[in-house]
Amino acid sequence: MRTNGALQAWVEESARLCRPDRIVWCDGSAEEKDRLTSEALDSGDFRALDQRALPGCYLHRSNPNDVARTEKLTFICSPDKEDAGPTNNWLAPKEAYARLGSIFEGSMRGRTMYVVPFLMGPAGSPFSKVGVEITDSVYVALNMGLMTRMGEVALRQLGGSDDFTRGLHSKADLDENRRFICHFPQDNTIWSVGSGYGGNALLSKKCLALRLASALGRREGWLAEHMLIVGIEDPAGNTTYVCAAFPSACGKTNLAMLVPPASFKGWKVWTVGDDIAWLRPGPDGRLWAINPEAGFFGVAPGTSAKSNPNALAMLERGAIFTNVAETPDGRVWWEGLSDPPVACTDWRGRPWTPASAEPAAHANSRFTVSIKQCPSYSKEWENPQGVPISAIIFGARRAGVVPLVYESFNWDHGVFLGATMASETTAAATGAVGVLRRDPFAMLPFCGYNMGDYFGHWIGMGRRLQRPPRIFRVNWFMRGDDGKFLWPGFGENLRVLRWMIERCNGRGKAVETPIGLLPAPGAIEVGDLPLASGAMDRLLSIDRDGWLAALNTQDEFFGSLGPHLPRELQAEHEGLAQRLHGGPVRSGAR
Ligand code: GTP
Ligand code: SPV
Ligand code: MN
Repeated sequence: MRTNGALQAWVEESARLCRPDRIVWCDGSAEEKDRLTSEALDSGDFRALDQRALPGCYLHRSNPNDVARTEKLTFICSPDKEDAGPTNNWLAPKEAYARLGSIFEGSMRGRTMYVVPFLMGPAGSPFSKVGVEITDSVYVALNMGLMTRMGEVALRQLGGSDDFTRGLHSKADLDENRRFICHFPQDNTIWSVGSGYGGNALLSKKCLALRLASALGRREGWLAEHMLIVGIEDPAGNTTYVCAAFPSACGKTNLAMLVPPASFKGWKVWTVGDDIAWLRPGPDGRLWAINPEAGFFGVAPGTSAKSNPNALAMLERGAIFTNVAETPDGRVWWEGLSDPPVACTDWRGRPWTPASAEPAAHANSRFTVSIKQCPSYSKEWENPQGVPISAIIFGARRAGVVPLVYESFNWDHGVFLGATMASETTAAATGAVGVLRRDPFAMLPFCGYNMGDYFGHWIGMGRRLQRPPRIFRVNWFMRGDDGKFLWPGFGENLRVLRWMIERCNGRGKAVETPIGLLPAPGAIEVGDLPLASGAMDRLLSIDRDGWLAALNTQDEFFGSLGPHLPRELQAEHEGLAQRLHGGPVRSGAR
């Protein structure tokens, strides 16, 4: 198995630096999974849950200082600072290698070094990429086994090539002051040290499949996006594939495995991916998508039989839970799952009752599970060509201003809708929660190069598509005066998706407004939904003052990109300003 010279040399070099007691190459077999699981139980990385109720399910409690992505400690280490752009932290490559090198030095003494080869994308697909993660965390190795196609399959695809992403990871001492997640696009390399959590440590995910892949996609002519991929089948059996970008903890996993409301007889939803999409123009002029991942690392809180029954069904076996609460009978619990248990153990291992001041599960507690266990699993996930995309959705968490749904006038205006996204922050990253910030394309923390150049790449992509997807913006999170969500969300979001599909088929009715094409009155069928009075009007209204205020922060953000901002987006910005000030609504809309 260890025949690749370049890989062998890099593993030896990493071992000389980190000095592990032993090196284990992961092959991805079931026998190996059992062995690693025993190791994780022995080391305390895993706690066994009740194996009769939840076979193969384990609980991991991370260090309380290490529960989310740390954006402040994440760097793009391109040779030229300008290439990282104003939205990324930057460190000079030499300095980054030196600083992290001194932390990696001897960091694996007394530990095992796991060598984890993994394949991103279907085996044999020309779009797939190989990575190898070296890690001293058995928890990471086991998660990678669920999140990626791990082991032999990756080495087979790699063959004798030295074209693979090199990801070096060590928990080191989990000291926040010695925690860095560094990306070297020019070397196809990631160095991550001092964290054992999620996107900081599972290097296939945000580090490879978004940050490095976005930079690679720019060079090779494709897109790496923070998007779910879902197929929606109508009662006649036609399936429409859509991609949707939402910031972290803003609804991708839920939308990807939505269960149609009872009134949608004959409709089916097929899950291709819940977090990351790699998109390329196909020979037919359409945009095609693959999901490079093989599992979900989903947000636990809020997941219930009502909100996401498919997720609950797939979490009954073979799942890893991170930072959730444990009930006295060895099951899991989190806020929003069900009525609280009378007593349980919180995510830190402390006794908890409903009277406790803090939540039982961490707000960013997660589950890891294979995509194959999802009841709505799409067999197209295996398709080496991916699926053709008819619509792209940009969504964010906004208490106001952004209506429930609208469509862009055309591709460039759609790119503008992605570029001007702003969203209230969530617990998926450390820092304040609920603060509105610009998060273009839901890629603010994940774009591996200059954001202005990234916008330009999107504009250019449209020129290469003879049959581009339609582009929409949505907001499931608008609140009424009482602070409650105006839209029921979850399964009911299919009502909004249906209008989009009708638009794609040239049937859905829309009205032109200064911001874009809104559903015509009644075009979104609400049936007997228990909506607050006037809710639909509010959900589909144009908050002119809100938009005028948004123009100012757009100006500021676009200004920060300097000469990297594509002139097409500057023109879209000016066009929106004119229309809001009473200029004619644009002609030439489709
Ligand atoms: P990441 O894995 O961090 O990228 O998150 P995600 O975008 O996949 O978000 P996810 O689907 O896990 O949802 C995050 C939170 O938003 C959960 O607590 C959900 O219950 C909640 N949520 C998802 N969809 C909706 C919706 O349509 N309406 C409302 N009100 N909440 C939603
Ligand atoms: C996100 O934060 O967008 C996630 C979780 O999907 S993590 O793997 O931590 O990035
Ligand atoms: Mn995500």
